[in-house]
Amino acid sequence: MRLSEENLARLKPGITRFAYDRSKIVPGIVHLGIGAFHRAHEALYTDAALAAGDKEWGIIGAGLVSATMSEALTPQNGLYAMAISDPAGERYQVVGSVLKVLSGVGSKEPLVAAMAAASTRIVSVTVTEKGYHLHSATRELNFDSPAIATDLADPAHPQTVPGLIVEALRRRRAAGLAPFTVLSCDNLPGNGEVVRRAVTAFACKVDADLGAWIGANVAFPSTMVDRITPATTDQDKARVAAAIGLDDAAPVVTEPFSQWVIEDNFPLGRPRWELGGAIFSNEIEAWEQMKLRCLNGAHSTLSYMGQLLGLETVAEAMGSSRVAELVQNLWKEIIPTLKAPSGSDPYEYVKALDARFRNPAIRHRTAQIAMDGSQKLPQRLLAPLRKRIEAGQASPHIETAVAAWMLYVSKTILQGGASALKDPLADAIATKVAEAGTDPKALVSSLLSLSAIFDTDLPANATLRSHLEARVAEFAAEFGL
Ligand code: CS2
Repeated sequence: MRLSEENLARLKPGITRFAYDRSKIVPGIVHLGIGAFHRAHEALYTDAALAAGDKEWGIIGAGLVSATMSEALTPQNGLYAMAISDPAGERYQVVGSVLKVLSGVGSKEPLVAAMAAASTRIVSVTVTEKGYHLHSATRELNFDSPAIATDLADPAHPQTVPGLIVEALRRRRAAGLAPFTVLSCDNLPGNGEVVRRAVTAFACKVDADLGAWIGANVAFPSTMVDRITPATTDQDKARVAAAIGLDDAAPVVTEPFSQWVIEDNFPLGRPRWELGGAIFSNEIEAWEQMKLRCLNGAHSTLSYMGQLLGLETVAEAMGSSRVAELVQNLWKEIIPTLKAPSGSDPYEYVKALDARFRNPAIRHRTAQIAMDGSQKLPQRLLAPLRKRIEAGQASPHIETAVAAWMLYVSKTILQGGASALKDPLADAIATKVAEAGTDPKALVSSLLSLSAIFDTDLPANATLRSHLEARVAEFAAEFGL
């Protein structure tokens, strides 16, 4: 029997569930990219606000490229179970804040209409780094992206995040409605500002007046989300169903730790997310930098090393003393590059991270994190590397991480072709790998010339180049090319 409003009474006793009448909740948020990550943070914090009486903030979620979530959650009336896992066990909670899920396949008209509706006051987004169609090195909108070009050719029928936001805002402006607030929750430094630039750049191409209106009137608060949430597996579904007594086609398995820091700039209001534990701060950049470099930088390092060493999950990779030591040393290089947010201690943060990464109940696959490296390396590893270069400091461990990525992409492509690499720049990376063949020195030179990732300063740095050549040669000898 399936989880749904009708079947709620059949939940096993003791399973926590939302504590409000969903028929009284009005949708005030449209969320783009309703995967596990969103449902492990914003939807949960919203659940707490709804329970406290903030009735006008239900969520309409949308997939952008697939029908998976709408197919899974529509028969469940948007309900899903959270499984919060640590070695001591798992606890379950049924979340009620998602009222409806729109399919990412077919016409996006229902989605644009929902975004343009008067009741919608926030459009939030979790589409991963690549979902914004940015140049990874500069983080400006990439007008060479075919999807952006298609949206610009027919802006009334958009498919991309910038295209959808601009069309919905155009309709609101035409209808005399105030603009919604755009809240990007993805792992990009200064995510609010980055998305503001991408959206206004897109809008200016559609209509200069609209671009100016967006620039002057739309709020794009920045935010930092920290919660490790792997993709859900069939085993997870079976375990959760047995525990709660109902089948859930899309449960979310996550860790106990959760942190959401938000810039408080919501001209049309917001739910009281603080009731779910969210922190409102003016130091988002510092929070984001600490999290991106320490957590995500270490994650990427663990995933490339893990892939080379045949270690399937983050916890398994941390079980290798070689990888765990590399991560410790990486943090020693990263921490001095941070301007830590007030009241936080980066040393305590990485100590906690070490334990979070070792949580065996969270099976976070290194293959999942290894995806889209071209979109992740710049802010996670290359930014602290640059900072250290500027300060005249050596960075052997960050270099090791970059070398591991180089060997990983090369091996993946040489063995399985460009399509084996899950990365929006896979074709460009494959061309570089093919040019280099199996010569480590040529590989470093060829990959460094990808300015979309490394810009022009890093390839010009002879010391960095020679260090990478040495590391890649060592890895090639150990793991083969
Ligand atoms: C991970 C993140 O997949 C990845 O690249 O590093 O999804 C990470 O788990 C989250 O940012 C944690 O908040």
